[in-house]
Amino acid sequence: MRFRALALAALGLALAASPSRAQEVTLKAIAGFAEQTAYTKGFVQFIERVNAAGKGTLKINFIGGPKAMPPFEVGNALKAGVVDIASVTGAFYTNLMPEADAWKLAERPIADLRKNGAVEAMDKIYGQKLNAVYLARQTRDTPFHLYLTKPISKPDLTGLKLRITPVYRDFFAALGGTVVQTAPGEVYTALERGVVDGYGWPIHGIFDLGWHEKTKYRVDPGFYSVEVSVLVNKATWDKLNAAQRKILSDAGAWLETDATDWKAYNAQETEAQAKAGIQTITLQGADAEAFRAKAYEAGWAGIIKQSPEHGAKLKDLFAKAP
Ligand code: 173
Repeated sequence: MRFRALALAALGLALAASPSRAQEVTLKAIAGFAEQTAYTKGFVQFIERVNAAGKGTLKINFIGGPKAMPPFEVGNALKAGVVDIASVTGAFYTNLMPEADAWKLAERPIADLRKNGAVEAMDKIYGQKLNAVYLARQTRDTPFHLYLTKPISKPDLTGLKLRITPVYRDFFAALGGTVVQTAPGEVYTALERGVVDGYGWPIHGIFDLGWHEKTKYRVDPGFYSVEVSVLVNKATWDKLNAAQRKILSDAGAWLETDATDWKAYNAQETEAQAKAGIQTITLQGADAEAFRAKAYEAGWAGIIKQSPEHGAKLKDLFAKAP
């Protein structure tokens, strides 16, 4: 009797440890951006794809965006396994992994970063610092911009208070700006109350949270490369069987390459900004060059300072080939 109970217990353990024979696995998903943004809409489509392909074996349960969890908490939740999968940008979890902010400095397309070992190098750091696996990069061909309520005429932000995340911190500070970090959900109120004179944000998406109402100017050129990616908790990933992993990888590959036409979306949004009365301040010639050069110089200096261990190597892999 005793032996039989032990044998049954062992069988139970074996079943629990073997996902290939286990029942459907359900993963908890969270998004770092609001549900009306293109990032989270794309992520929801990714989830639908996984759920269609995973019928009976793998299911993703979407919990929500910043209303369900503050964006700067997503990294902690993913690391701890409180959530299994997340759509999020590196700037939201630099407390755990400062290197993640280096994605913004990539001057090569994601396909090249996969080929030249950059993604592999980052994935290793994800494993060590975030207990996560890097699945897919959602965004391409998208710069960040500086948006303002007061005009500037040269690359000098002295006297201006600017809403930032780690993406823009070193750059705007290097141009003399005073920086204030907020989650996206606080930008509208900060503008409305005059707490800030502007903010950093991608070329698209300012209508999603109503900021166009409070924005007078966009500064051109843009800078950097917007990164939003899908990450999976490493323990969760390790527990999945090959078929379940393939479902995630396939949907991830689709998200990375085909899900959204970012160039078309960005062109639409640029036009919509002009229609909404947002004026473009275009820095010219040497000013434009100085603006962009300062962005990359300050950005890399910041990464290398925060990660002496990996910063320089990441620069070799991410920066434009000489
Ligand atoms: O909140 C931000 O401005 C930010 O860091 C970001 C990053 C990627 C996409 C959109 C915003």
